[in-house]
Amino acid sequence: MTEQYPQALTIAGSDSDGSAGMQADLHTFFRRHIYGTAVMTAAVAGNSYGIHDSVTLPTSFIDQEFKDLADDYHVRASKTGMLADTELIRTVIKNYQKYDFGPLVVDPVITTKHGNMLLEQSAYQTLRDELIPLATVITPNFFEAQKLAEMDINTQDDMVTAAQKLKDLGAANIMIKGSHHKPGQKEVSDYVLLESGKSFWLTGDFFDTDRKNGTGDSLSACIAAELARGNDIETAVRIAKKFVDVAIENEIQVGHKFGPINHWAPGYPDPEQSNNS
Ligand code: PXL
Repeated sequence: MTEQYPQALTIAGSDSDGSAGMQADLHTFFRRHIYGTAVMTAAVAGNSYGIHDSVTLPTSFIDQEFKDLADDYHVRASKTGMLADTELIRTVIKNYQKYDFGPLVVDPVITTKHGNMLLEQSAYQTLRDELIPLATVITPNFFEAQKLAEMDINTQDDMVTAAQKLKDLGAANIMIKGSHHKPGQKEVSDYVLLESGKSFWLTGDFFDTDRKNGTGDSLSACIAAELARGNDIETAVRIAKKFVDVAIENEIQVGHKFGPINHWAPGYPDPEQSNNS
């Protein structure tokens, strides 16, 4: 039989305006030449002005989504996005442990950039104690890292300490995304702590724009795509950082307020045309 084309899985919420959530993940998989599959956990109704409603899917339906993929597809890497509540987190964990969907990138989605809650507060502990230990890579932003590490992060030293705390919770590799909110800021530095103990900073230009929806989703999806391609974690996180940087810098106009990043943005690093080598 011919070898299966590389496939990745997003376990996430649908966002009707296509800028974030599962849609941003699928744009990313496509752009990285990886076949995208999707287990939908929840759905939000929204546009570039904000989110106006949300629902969660029945756990029996989520179980069936996982089963159907496991019965037929060969998913080489997965990522999680919006998991909404404790029941859904546990449903995802149960299924992830039941089947082989490859390494898991956990994007610990708590709120949107604009403050809409995507995870019930009562579920933080389940996320921290039950999902993080399964993570091959966890990609919290500044705010999520503070919540999960239970500390304030004011300096780069604090980011290092928070990453170690997340490692102590059981995540194998950690990428904490730096804060974007300091006046006059020219650069943003993310901190990466690998399973081996190696650590490094990934610094990019701070690009002041309101077209950034889906940045975190796309970063974690790109890491999953690169893992599905067979890249190691360090290569995957370096490519993902570049991928979202160029997607932010090459703006497109979609919607009237807070728009999406540009998944078509040209430039390094373009994926191989063929994934079969
Ligand atoms: O970007 C975080 C995010 C994740 N998942 C869904 C979202 C958003 C942000 O809007 O709508 C479904």
